[in-house]
Formats: sequence, C-alpha cells, structure tokens
Amino acid sequence: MNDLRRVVCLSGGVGGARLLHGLARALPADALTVIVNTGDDFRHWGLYIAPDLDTVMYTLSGLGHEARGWGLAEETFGALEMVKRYGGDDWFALGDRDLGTHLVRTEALARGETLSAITARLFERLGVATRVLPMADAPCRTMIDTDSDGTLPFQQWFVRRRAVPAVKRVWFDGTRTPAPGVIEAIEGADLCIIGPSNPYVSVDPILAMDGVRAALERRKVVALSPIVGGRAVKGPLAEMIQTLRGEPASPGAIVRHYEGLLRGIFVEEGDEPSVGASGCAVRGGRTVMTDRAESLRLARELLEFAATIP
Ligand code: FO1
Repeated sequence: MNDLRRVVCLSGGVGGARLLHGLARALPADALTVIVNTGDDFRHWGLYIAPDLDTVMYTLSGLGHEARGWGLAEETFGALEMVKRYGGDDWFALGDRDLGTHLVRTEALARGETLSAITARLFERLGVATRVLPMADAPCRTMIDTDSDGTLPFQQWFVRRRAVPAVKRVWFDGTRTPAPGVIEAIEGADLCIIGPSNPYVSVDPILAMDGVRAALERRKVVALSPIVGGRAVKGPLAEMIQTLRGEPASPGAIVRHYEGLLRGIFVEEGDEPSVGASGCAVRGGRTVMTDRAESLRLARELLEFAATIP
C-alpha cells in the first residue's frame, strides 16, 4: 500500500464521497486524483448546480452534513422559504450557504471559466488538497427513460419524483470529451478505484467519456460494492439492477455490469459467493461507512486488498 503513488477514484455523490474522505487520509497528500460524475448537473433558479462535485467538496473539506450526505452541515433554508411563498420551484432544497457556491460557480461559468478550473479554485479555497476533476467541462446530462413519466432529466427523476418511476433505460445527452487531465490521470495511475456509487447513474456517465473505459482497461481497477446483502446502501440501485439486468441485486451483478473491467471487488462479509468464478478477486469486510473513522478503516482495507492483486 505504501508504494502507491498515484491512485484515481471515480465517484458519484454521497457513498463515493464517504470513501474519498477515507482515501484522502489513507494516502499521501498528492497521491489521490478524483474524477467526479457531472451527469447530475442541471440549472435551477437560474443557477448551475453540480451536486456530486459539491457533495465531494463539502465532504472532503469537513463542511458537509454527515448524516444526510449532501449539502452543508450548518445550513438554513430562508431563500427556499421565500421561493416557496412566491410559488416558485421548491422541490430541490438549496440552502442559504450552499447558494454561495452556486452563485460563484454560475458567475465564473458566465465569464468563460471552465468547470474544471472553477472546481480546482473552489476546492482550494475550502482547503482541500486532493486533486478533483469533473468528468467533463461541457454538459453531458444523464437522462432516464421511465415507464410512467416518459423521459426525465436525472434530478427530476431522482429528487422531484423520488426515483419512483421504474427505469427503462439510462442514457447520456451531451459531450463525450473528458475534462483536461482525466485520461492522463487514469493512464498514470498505479490503481483505479470505482467508488460505491450507482453504476448506472454515477459511474457510467464517466465511463461514457471518450477514452475513459479504454484507459481503465489498461490499469488495475477495483470497486467497492454499493450492494450489501441484496440491497443498495443508499438509493434505488437494487430496483434498477432488477429491472435493467433482470437479476437480483448483488456484488456479482455489479461485476457483470462492468463487463470485465474489474480486477477486484471489496464486498460486505457474506456477499462473496455472489461474485462466483468471474476472474475478479473478492475480499469481504465491513463496507457500510457510518462515520469518518469507518471511512478511513475501509479505505485502508480496500487499498490493502488492491495490493494483493497482481
Ligand atoms: N437530494 C435530495 O434528495 N433532495 C434535495 O432537495 C437535494 C438538494 C440538493 C442540493 C444541493 C446539492 O448539492 C445536492 C442536493 N441533493 C438533494 C442531493 C443530490 O441531488 C443527489 O444526491 C445526487 O445528485 C445523487 O448523487
């Protein structure tokens, strides 16, 4: 583990960010590069919102709301109350302090600064040393074809409709050009980690960028399972696996979803048999991150496991 100089982690929001908090502490300061899903990004109240980047930023800076996983710990919702009184859109809860992030980012984008440059600046201002890259500078929106509600942009499906409409298909609308540094980071990595994020809506958008999957195929890639005992740690993943793959949710289904990409998967103790004879190494342990000490313990165990894989 100690000779790991360059580690890349692909991450969505809450679950991925919790692992990152541990990885950032388990690894030397300059060893970790994070590539974050921006398929969730959207415009709301005229502002550019990047939920997964912000979840990662607030978590790594220690400012995040630990139990909820997204947004800031010390937060009020006065602006949201006023929007509600005016009859505006109140289904997406932007906090008063969180609004500061969106105002600065939206203004910088309007001035022509790139999302990756803004991201680097905001993380630095919050004292985060980890290198964090958005998957792309231009928009690529995750779209959800549903049985009951037609096609919905991700946040409309996930937050507004509470992920209730059954998913028929997930697709990506927009750029296929990765942000500067994404491919180079993967190509230079000793180890690539896929965080415990939803493969369909958090990791696949990153894999859809030109050259990302091909670059990963040439590296050692390990994942932390987002499925524990047949259920998703958070969100609608178990139902999605059942409807989109026609099999029960399990770490084995995650391995098969990534189609040969994974050299190893770290799963909840007892879930090992689901992976079967896939050629993918398996290690069991405790995978649910209840607090920051658990994130660090799990990050260390994941790195130790990865070191055993040739
Ligand atoms: N998730 C919710 O379920 N409801 C919300 O009102 C909500 C607001 C919100 C505001 C800022 C932000 O950065 C994230 C927010 N999230 C909210 C989380 C977010 O939409 C999702 O968890 C991710 O997009 C999925 O990774």
